[in-house]
Amino acid sequence: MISFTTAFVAATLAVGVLASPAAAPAALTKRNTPNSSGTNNGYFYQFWDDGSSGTTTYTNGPAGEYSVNWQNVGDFTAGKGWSQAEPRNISFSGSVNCEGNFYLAVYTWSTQGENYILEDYGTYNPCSGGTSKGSLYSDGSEYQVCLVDRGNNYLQNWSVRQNKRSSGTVTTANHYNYYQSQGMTHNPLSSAVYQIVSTEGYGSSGSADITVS
Ligand SMILES: *[C@@H]1O[C@H](CO)[C@@H](O)[C@H](O)[C@H]1NC(C)=O
Ligand SMILES: *[C@@H]1O[C@H](CO)[C@@H](O)[C@H](O)[C@H]1NC(C)=O
Ligand SMILES: CC(=O)N[C@H]1CO[C@H](CO)[C@@H](O)[C@@H]1O
Repeated sequence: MISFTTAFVAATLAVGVLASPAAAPAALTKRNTPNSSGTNNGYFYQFWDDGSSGTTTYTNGPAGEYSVNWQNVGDFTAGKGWSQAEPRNISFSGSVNCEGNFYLAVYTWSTQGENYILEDYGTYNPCSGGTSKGSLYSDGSEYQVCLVDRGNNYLQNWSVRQNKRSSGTVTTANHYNYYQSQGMTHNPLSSAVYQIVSTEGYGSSGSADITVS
């Protein structure tokens, strides 16, 4: 999820490619219970949609595969991974087809904050609305790092890959260690409720098919 300000900018930017811009979601405060989550073929999965507009269809596939199709949505996140966050090496492969605003990320969520290692994205770079924390090099690319304050003491760590991709391996420890070196330790990683390779759509339409391992 992204802040109201960034959402507004993104929605504005997306007007050119959408028949009509998606309605602004109601409350961008802390996320509540995921709409659907559990274990599927040995992986944790979660699917959450703010329900504000459009249609999102999430489908679990074999092993670590999932697919999602969305039309004129408000905001959703979906994906497979693990129910406990750890400094894993996470591989993923597949593709995202979306001309608007989307994120493909190694994503952890907790009631105290979120962490996005962004591998591919669409029309909006979330760090354009954040506090810069420099950059790091990992897994073949530079990542722009920033902290986004969503208010109510809810913070997001962001790594934004410069050389975008939809397949590869993320050495998450490189990111988590860097955040620590920058004092971005608002809440412990151990508080994260899950760690998934998430596809998120925001005010857009598209489809994705991703396999996590
Ligand atoms: C991740 O991969 C690196 C090599 O790139 C290795 O040194 C490290 O032990 C691996 N970490 C985990 C948790 O498997
Ligand atoms: C930011 O990263 C630090 C270091 O890994 C971690 O302890 C903290 O939980 C992260 N913050 C959020 C909001 O996920
Ligand atoms: C589709 C659906 O029921 N979405 C709900 C998911 O949960 C959020 C709260 O986190 C609700 O606002 C949505 O309506």
